Amino acid sequence: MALTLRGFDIYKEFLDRTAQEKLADTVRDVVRKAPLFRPDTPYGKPMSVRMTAAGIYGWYADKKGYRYVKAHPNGRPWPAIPEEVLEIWDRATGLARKPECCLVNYYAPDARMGLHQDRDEADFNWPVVSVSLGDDALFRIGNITRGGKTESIWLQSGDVVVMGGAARLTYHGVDRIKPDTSTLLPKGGRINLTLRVVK
Ligand SMILES: O=C(O)CCC(=O)C(=O)O
Ligand SMILES: [Mn+2]
Repeated sequence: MALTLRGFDIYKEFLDRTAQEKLADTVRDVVRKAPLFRPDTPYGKPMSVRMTAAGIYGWYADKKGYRYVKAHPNGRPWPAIPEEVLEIWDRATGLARKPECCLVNYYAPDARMGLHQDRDEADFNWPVVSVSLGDDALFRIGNITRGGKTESIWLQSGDVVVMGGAARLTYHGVDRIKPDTSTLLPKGGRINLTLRVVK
């Protein structure tokens, strides 16, 4: 059962430990094919998370702005979204439409992600699904417009968040991760997978 916070459906322990271990291996495989990089931002400061992607599109940021691109900065197409990741999307949304991007965010102990909307996609009727692996993260949820009160929840390894419906454009971010709270990733840190329909 999901708990709902400001319209986000939060499924605690959506993936059991075995599924998390398998998924972590799968993500390592994606990262081998498409190495993590640190995007720049239009406002001139590089992001603190490192990222890569799988799918037809990868989300990309640099001085020119935020957008989806069909190739990794190394020029190669992104690897396909692994079947096991598509199964999580199916199970969490029940939608026949498949996501076209699986963003992979890696949070080292000092990484964070400021409050933002996911709004680079063409159709906000499709939900966004986010999967947590590794160390705990303090996830903050705001409002559909910038500002106002916010609420936070700790996300743990194996948790899944569905951001959809009226909450599809709700501001959200990660204040911090808590190092050494999970034994899943040998080098620590946190992986977040964000699945989105792009076009
Ligand atoms: O790391 C998370 O839990 C959220 C990531 C996120 O919001 C994003 O990549 O757009
Ligand atoms: Mn987001």
